Amino acid sequence: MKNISISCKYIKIKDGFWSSRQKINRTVTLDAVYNRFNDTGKISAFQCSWKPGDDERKKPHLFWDSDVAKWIEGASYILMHEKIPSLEEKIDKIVDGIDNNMTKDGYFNVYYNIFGLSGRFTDRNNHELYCAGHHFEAACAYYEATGKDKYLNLMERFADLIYKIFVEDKSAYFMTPGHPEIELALIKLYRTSKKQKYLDLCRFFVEKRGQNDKDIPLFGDLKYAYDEVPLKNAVYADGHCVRTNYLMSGVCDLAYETGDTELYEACKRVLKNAAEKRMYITGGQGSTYLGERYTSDYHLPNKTAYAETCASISLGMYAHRMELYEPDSYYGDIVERVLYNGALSGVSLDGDSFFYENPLEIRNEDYAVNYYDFEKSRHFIPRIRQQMFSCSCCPPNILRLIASIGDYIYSYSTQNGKADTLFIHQYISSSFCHEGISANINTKFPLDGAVTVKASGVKYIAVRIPYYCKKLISDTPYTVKSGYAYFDIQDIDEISFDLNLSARFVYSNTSVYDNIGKAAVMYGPAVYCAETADNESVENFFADTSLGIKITGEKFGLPEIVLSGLRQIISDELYSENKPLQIPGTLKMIPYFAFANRGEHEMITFIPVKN
Ligand code: FUB
Ligand code: ZN
Repeated sequence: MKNISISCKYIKIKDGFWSSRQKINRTVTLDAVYNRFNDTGKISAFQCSWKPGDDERKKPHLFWDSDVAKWIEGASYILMHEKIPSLEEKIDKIVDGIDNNMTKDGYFNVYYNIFGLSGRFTDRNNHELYCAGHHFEAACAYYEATGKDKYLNLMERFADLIYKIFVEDKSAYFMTPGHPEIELALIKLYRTSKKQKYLDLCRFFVEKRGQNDKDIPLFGDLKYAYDEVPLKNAVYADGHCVRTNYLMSGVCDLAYETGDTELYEACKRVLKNAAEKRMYITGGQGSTYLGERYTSDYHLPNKTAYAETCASISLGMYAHRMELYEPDSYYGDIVERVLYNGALSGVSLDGDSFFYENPLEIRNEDYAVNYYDFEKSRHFIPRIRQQMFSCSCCPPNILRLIASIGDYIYSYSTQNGKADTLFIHQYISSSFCHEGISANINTKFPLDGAVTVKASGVKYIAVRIPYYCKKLISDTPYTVKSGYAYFDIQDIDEISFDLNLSARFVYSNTSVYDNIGKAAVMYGPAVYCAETADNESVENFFADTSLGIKITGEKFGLPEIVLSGLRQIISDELYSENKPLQIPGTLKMIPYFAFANRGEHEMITFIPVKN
């Protein structure tokens, strides 16, 4: 049963957790990303005037278009709620740069426009279609936000050219993108412009993938770009995580638009493998920096977790599309895991600095000089968030995610052309009034599980029962289907319920070797970690699970947690036949997304337990 999504444009985030994150996003992150892009030449690059002899540090890179387009997209979601003329001016100037430099036949890419158009569409791994896709997304969002159609018109010209080159002339040196993303962007362009051609182009890229002789495997590896099998036969979450997740998001969108159940079933299988075998507890993905990729089932090392912020975000995008196709709490649970953990950890609490990689453990010894040469030390990320990276895909991605968080909350189904059931996928204090439906969610979630929903214009409200909610408590009767509690609101207009949040230990499969004999701690959707900022040491504590988990206050918008157990007296003997001395002790824990905000510290997510 397909659902209709309600765009963040119509949704007001009212108060609480996400409202304060949006405020920081708007007042700090938006400018922080722009200013650093400006300082590093990414903004002026759109005037296409860089030439040899100019500042080498500002020499345009293959996928700068995508970074800036993502920033424009994020800015546009902010503009949907607030008129900011100075922001529009910045965007309009970038769009003018595109307009002035777009070729007559409709091509634009900062790198190729500067360094030679003869090279265009000759190298599959050079990100042109990825960059185009991000421009399409940004142009749609900017048009939706402001009604200005210049950028959108330019991008339609570009999409028409891509259609001609790939579908009609077949003159490109490759058939499908090395870095997917354009697929989901074409669906957005199709929905915004209503032009069938863009849906057809998306279908072309999806259907040709893994089924043509033209695409050479990237880095000699069919898995890397997810070329191994035709997508309708896909089973495993393989290859470069971000590429695969974006691709499967586009495949799901295509299935949604065309009703292609074979493709939808493939999306289901791949997501199941990703979420049940190849995902960190934080929703992070990518077990190695080598190829930023999925590796094998249960291979989830903590210290060297790649878990790129973009990988989490793209997993959330993928799962959200699945819940629109077929509401099942399984998908919203994944979205929620990503939102409160592996994606949110990508930005500092003050909104000014970013993690590209999000490990689950940080140990000082790994940073000690002499142990690792430079190459090896690259396994270990900087211990605090950075203001910018040379590869800066993650900062604007988290900007656009937080600005568009409203997209993930609601959808509705219809019966005989009329709105029937309003779905609540995420518990975020918000309201909207659109298409004859109005709704209002009041909650302090994730701090507290009490939720009140008011709605009109529908007969039923279906609310996701998260996997950690053993019983959804409500005075109003409800029925359960696919993990959603359905409330009949034909005679009432408000429901209240409690998700019964609790702190709990979570254990890994023993094939995740790093986690043997350990447990993670979660409260609602939030994973916790322990840092030396709060604890003298995080290396010699064994939690006693029988003593439970104590909530001692509130920190970073969630409960502060203390574990009780045993602290081993640290000795300097390397080996000893003496049984270690252990005394009662405690360990303070904070939400994982807030780690590394108080300087460089050791951090652990999985805690040794004494059962
Ligand atoms: O290749 C472009 C982006 O840079 C990818 O999406 C990220 O994973 C990073 O490699
Ligand atoms: Zn990234």
